[in-house]
Amino acid sequence: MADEKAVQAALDHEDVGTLRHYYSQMLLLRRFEERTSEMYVKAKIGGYCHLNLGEEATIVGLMAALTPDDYIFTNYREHGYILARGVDPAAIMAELFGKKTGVAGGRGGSMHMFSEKAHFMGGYAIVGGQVPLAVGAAYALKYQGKPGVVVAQMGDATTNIGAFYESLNLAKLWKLPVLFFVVNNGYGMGTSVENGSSEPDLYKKGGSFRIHGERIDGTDVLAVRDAVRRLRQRAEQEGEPAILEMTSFRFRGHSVIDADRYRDADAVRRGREAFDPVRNFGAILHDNGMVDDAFLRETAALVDQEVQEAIDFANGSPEPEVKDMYTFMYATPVPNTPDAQDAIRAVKINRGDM
Ligand SMILES: Cc1ncc(C[n+]2csc(CCOP(=O)(O)OP(=O)(O)O)c2C)c(N)n1
Ligand SMILES: [Mg+2]
Repeated sequence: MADEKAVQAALDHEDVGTLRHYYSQMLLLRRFEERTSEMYVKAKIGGYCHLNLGEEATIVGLMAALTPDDYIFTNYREHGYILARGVDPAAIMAELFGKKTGVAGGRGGSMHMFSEKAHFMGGYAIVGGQVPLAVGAAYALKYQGKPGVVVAQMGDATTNIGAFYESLNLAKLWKLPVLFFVVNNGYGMGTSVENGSSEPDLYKKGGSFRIHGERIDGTDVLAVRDAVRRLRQRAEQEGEPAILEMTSFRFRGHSVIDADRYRDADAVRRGREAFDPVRNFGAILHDNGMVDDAFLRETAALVDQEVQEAIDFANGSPEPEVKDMYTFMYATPVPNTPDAQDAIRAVKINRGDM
């Protein structure tokens, strides 16, 4: 851990209420994901499901630096991002449960959270799919003369995808207000950064596009916030895109059903001990007299209650209706074709309606 005096000096400039807020938010993300994992095992949640455990400081630090004008595009590991952007946890849990009251009407699920109001433009399941879209949105902001920047969040392995390089090229060429926010959790599924990328210093990958890059300790919420603030301002005012590489430790397997056998169990245990952003931040605040035991206890109880209420809301919410199955689709099948009738019948049988 960092030198005590340096930490104290840095904290002296901070507002205690704000620091406590960051801690509470990080704990909310932690508990939300832990309970999400539990709900998945209970088969309340279907499909793929990826958690942000270990990435709480990266996410809360990012959101602390953004303004309401900014837009966010993420990969499929995005529950924490939409939570920290201030969207109601109950509507997020309901989306995970596939319920009508979810943020995407139960149509998106874990990988496709969305909120127009929060400028949260979605989780994307295709690795790298969100990156050119984010650059397009940044172009739209510039073209329309609107304030704000666009964040293109992605994982380490995504920086090996072709679309990433095309995006870097246009972002710099057209001087777009976009931040390439790379969460380096060490792995793309079972492939380590060293085994997957010829340049393991990911922040350097913008070099041949003349894009500035920095590596930040993604387990330090204040370091993340300050770096994003600085680079978002440059992106907005000077049209200078940047790559921010955030280092973190992936607490579990790639997804909730990945047994994580390719990592040494002892090393994982040690990593979780050393790089727990929530516990470490709580300890720093406690050691510096900014929170006491009662605060930590009460915050944990409040967060637990909020997540439980989200689960209860999701449980009690209705399923989407069969009649709305084709709403929002570009092409609506003619309901009288045998295919459409079969699809509707299959959904009804699955639900026990038939
Ligand atoms: C185009 C494409 N190729 C492969 C996959 C399968 N896939 C899903 S996640 C993933 C790994 C991505 O790792 P990273 O970018 O590091 O993000 P992380 O999951 O660590 O957040 C892969 C290969 C996919 N969804 N899309
Ligand atoms: Mg990764």
